[in-house]
Amino acid sequence: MNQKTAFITGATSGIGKATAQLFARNKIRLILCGRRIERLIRLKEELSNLTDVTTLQFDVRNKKEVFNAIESLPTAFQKIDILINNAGNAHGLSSIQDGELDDWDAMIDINVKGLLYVSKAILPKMVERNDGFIVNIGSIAGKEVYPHGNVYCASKHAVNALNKAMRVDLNNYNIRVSAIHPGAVETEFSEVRFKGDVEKARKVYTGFKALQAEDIADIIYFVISRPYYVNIEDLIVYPTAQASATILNKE
Ligand code: NDP
Ligand code: 8X3
Repeated sequence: MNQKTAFITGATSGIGKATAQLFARNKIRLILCGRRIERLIRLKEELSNLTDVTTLQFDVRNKKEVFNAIESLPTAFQKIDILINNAGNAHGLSSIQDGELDDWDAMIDINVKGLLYVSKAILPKMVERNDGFIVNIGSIAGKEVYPHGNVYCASKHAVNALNKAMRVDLNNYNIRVSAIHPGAVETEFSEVRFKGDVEKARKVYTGFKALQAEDIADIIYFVISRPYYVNIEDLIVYPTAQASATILNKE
């Protein structure tokens, strides 16, 4: 592969960070995005001896910040070959009648609208060049609905639909669009879902071997490194102990 430039949202943690690390080892140039600037700086320091790296700090919920940040990219990073739409999280785990409005706003605004804003800011140049690759990080929650998953599941079903919509609408422009839908991955995901309750989060991943962020990064790299005529629509990835959104073989 010629040296490509990848734009990774949610690069400060979990799947996004592991993807950045793997891409760097494969000499892909990196635009690392997230809100936590210290983490972006540290990751840039870690990876700069492997590849060219720049960082962008913005909140995907904020339209202006998204567009301003992307417009501010140094010339050398303006040709984005690969967009990894990864930033996202669950907020809360309650029955629909008990859910918090702020949590619902966060999930729709980050997982759906944020993904759209970033894509809208990057896509026109891909279309102009007739070239590009988008990987959307969905979830098993985008394929199934589980108890108390309600709005998170709805947001990831939207990602699933947008993944299909992008492939359909971008078909004439030689742009590949893929999604990865993981089951349980041991990251900061559950800590965010349970609002900093580390003990509750830890329990999600005990009694079985969960997927690690690096496992998803490997799959993302596999998807983007296929020959130009190969496009994987989507992949569902579970830990061996998991058989569906709700079936988990825990000790
Ligand atoms: P982490 O919590 O470890 O990482 C989430 C990332 O998203 C962080 O880098 C965070 O950066 C970024 N992010 C969150 N909110 C915003 C925001 N408003 N603006 C910009 N960036 C934001 O979780 P994962 O790595 O597990 O999650 C990555 C993706 O994978 C998500 O889309 C998640 O839904 C999906 N997923 C996760 C699974 C799991 O079990 N872990 C399973 C299936 C899918 P910062 O806080 O610095 O802004
Ligand atoms: C994260 C996996 O099962 O908690 O998307 O929804 S799950």
